[in-house]
Amino acid sequence: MTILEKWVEQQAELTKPDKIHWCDGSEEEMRHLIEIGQKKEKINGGPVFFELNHKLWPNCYLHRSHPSDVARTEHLTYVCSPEKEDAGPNNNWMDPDQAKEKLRKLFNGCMKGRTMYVLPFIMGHPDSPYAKACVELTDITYVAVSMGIMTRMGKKALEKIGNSSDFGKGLHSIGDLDPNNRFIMHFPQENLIWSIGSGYGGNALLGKKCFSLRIASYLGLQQGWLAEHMLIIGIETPQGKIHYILAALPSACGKTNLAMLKSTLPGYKVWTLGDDISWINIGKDGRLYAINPEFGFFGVAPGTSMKTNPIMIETLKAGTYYPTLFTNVALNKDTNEPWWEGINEDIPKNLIDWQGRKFVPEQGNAAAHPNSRFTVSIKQCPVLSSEFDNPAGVPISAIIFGGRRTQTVPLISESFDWINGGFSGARMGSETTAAATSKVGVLRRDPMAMLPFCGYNMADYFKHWIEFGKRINNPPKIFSVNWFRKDNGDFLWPGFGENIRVLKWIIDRIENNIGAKETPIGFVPHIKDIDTTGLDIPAENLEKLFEVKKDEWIEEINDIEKFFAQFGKRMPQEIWNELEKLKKSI
Ligand code: SAT
Ligand code: MN
Repeated sequence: MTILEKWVEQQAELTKPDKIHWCDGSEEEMRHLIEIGQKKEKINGGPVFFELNHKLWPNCYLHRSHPSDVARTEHLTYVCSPEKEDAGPNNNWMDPDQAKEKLRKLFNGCMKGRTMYVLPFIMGHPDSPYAKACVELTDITYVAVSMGIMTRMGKKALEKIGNSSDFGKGLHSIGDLDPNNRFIMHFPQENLIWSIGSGYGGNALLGKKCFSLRIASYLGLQQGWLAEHMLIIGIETPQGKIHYILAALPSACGKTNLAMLKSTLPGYKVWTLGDDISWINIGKDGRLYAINPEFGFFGVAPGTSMKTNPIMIETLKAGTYYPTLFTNVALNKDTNEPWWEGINEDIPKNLIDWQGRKFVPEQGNAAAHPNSRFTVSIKQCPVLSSEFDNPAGVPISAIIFGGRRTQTVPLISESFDWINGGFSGARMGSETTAAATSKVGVLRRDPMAMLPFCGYNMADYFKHWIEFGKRINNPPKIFSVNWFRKDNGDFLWPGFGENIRVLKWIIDRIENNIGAKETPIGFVPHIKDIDTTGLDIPAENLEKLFEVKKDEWIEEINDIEKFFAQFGKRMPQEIWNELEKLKKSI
């Protein structure tokens, strides 16, 4: 018996499933699992999957989750390192033994009458030296199918694991779906995740945020690499050169749209490699190389349309052998098509809301849940980069940090160097939107968009970032973007496909084609260097987009200082030095 088989057996002794099914990720298996979800398995009294109109939406299925189980639950998510200090103020913490004792009671017999699906998968290309093998155990087809879409699942993972103990372990059960019995526990030192009581994406698809960010960030700390909440794109210039760029943006800042941006500038084209996570290593040549460990997109449906993200709509309808899942969207009863707010202007006459009830617009609720999602294979993306399967990853020319800020932060600025760039990531903030909380427009610091996803003390993460930079030859330039600056209530920048003009400035800086204007927070563009051909933006608005206002930045610095202070003595001196420098020059 291998170490893996032994581990599976032990988990089965605890959870007591009727059956154990080892998944191979094949087409037949996906079909089979969907059929079980349609006909046998139930969630909240209904089937796990509903078939959608396959003429218009090939191989697409609808899933309705339990109404109390529609988003990640950060307050029930824990990092269980032996020392509380090592989890940091950025994580909930529980002593590992105590956490296991608590959850063992919930896991005990929780799979009675159910099937345990054993999901062996690899995060990254099987031939990549950076890839990691994992196994998740789950008791619901929705998770098994979703993981089949989101990861490279099957035999290769088992081969990679062999008889070693070097693999990520995830035990998941939907439990009784009672929020009081819901926990997502990480044991970074054991490469282990225990998740119970939720079937939702980030809580249940353990390859995603749980493994590829929280556990992987800890592995990166040990092994000298970075697991980041960043998209990866290649930008092709009219000369045919492709620059690879990473970008970290908190949710609701258009990360998925940027990952498949449709350029409005002739000759420029964006190639997609990933929309959420990247693992960054230093290659033999001393440069940074990034891989997307995932194999699919788990994106927010509302707001996705032919206008905002035509390439995603094409991706969703591409119809390969991988199924595409829609979770908690609405349903057009007449056509059996999925529907969500923002997909088009008209509300279908016979619309069923995300909970399966007749939709009554007058009641003022959304038909699709604001956090309704699609799960789709990256292989269906028509602009997938030919380098996606390159085991070595792609060489990185620039890193972008961003956020939603109605004032203070310029459309684009360039950091002075790696540490100054790390500081710009560490002080990142974004204003909340209606989709995320009840309060709109509240500024939240979210360093590198990693605050909920760093599996250890964020102060140590900043230190790791700085040390990592010292090992890179010719580190990539680091930029900050803000598409959302306003003046008198109006957005100053059109955004979406026009953001290519900002990316073009970045490339011109990388290629040393142009100069820039120095400010206390970094370099900003000379107006003449932003290509606004065909845009109708008054020159004074362009000036306003790049303004660094003293009074706004004094307030900003105070807020940053307060945020950093919570990390106490563990905060690296280099970051404090950057803050001091900024203070002086402001
Ligand atoms: O649920 S996920 O973490 O996969 C997506 C998200 O909430 O950002
Ligand atoms: Mn994300």
